[in-house]
Amino acid sequence: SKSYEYILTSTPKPGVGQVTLNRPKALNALCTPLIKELNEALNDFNASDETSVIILTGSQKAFAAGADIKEMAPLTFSEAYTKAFIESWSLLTTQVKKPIIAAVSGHALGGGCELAMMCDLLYCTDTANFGQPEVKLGTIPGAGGSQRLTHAIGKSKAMELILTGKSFSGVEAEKWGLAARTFPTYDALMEETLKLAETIAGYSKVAVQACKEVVNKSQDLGLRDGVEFERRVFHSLFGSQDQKIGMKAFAEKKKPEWTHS
Ligand code: CO8
Repeated sequence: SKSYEYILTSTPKPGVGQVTLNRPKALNALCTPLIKELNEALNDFNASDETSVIILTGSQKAFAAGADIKEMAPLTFSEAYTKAFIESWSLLTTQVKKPIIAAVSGHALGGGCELAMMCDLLYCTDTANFGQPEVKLGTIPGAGGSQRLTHAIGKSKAMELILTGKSFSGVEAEKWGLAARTFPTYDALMEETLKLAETIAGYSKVAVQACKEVVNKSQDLGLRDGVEFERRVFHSLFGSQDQKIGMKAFAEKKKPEWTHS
């Protein structure tokens, strides 16, 4: 695989691509070149026929401690506005069609928390340290935090966290529904994340991509439109080979051999 300065890429199991944020001296602070590399790696995994699902992780100590405060400090309004600062971060949510699992250990603050929330699902350690501390820096979440956190845990809790900048733990993230699961150790987190990814990689890529698409639509559409959208996609999957293969295998009590078409 390519060599990057701020990230590592790997294929820990067949069908599973992994991006590991790797800027340990700055606790994986998300400087612009890091985001550029992340986007490139995600684009490559998204385009690869070998990849079904992507894991995004950091180190035991830090998923990411936020946008790079030292880089942002001198920015002016007109620079941020005309260069569309932070906009490139959204590639992850707009262009990557394969599921991205965030495996969060240690700090996930500010832009780090927002990056984790952009992923399709989140696993973490009990002691993971989430938060939107931007108010302490005289600013606000700028990469979707005010929207995604509120969708995930409700207005009152999100408001409290964003107005105080207070951190919350992995245990709380799981209790409030932001994280799907939490684990007592870093090793358990990484092991279970990989198992989850392997399970997903064992299914039809067509069905997996459609599952991601319909669930994410629920965040943008009202219930009625969302259910209609789902039904359209459901109908369209009768045009796939894998739907025939999956249902035939069930009836014959066999393991389906997916064609991913
Ligand atoms: N940016 C730049 N450098 C950072 C960042 C960061 N976000 N976080 C940590 N670092 C650096 C430190 O400066 C330090 O560098 P050095 O060794 O050169 O002094 C190194 O990483 C290690 O950090 P600490 O010594 O502070 O480590 P501790 O273990 O003592 O503390 C903390 C860890 C609690 C995570 C602490 O580093 C911290 O509070 N970091 C900042 C957290 C934060 O406020 N994050 C939010 C940033 S704002 C943001 O993300 C906006 C999001 C969207 C952008 C929208 C803009 C329009």
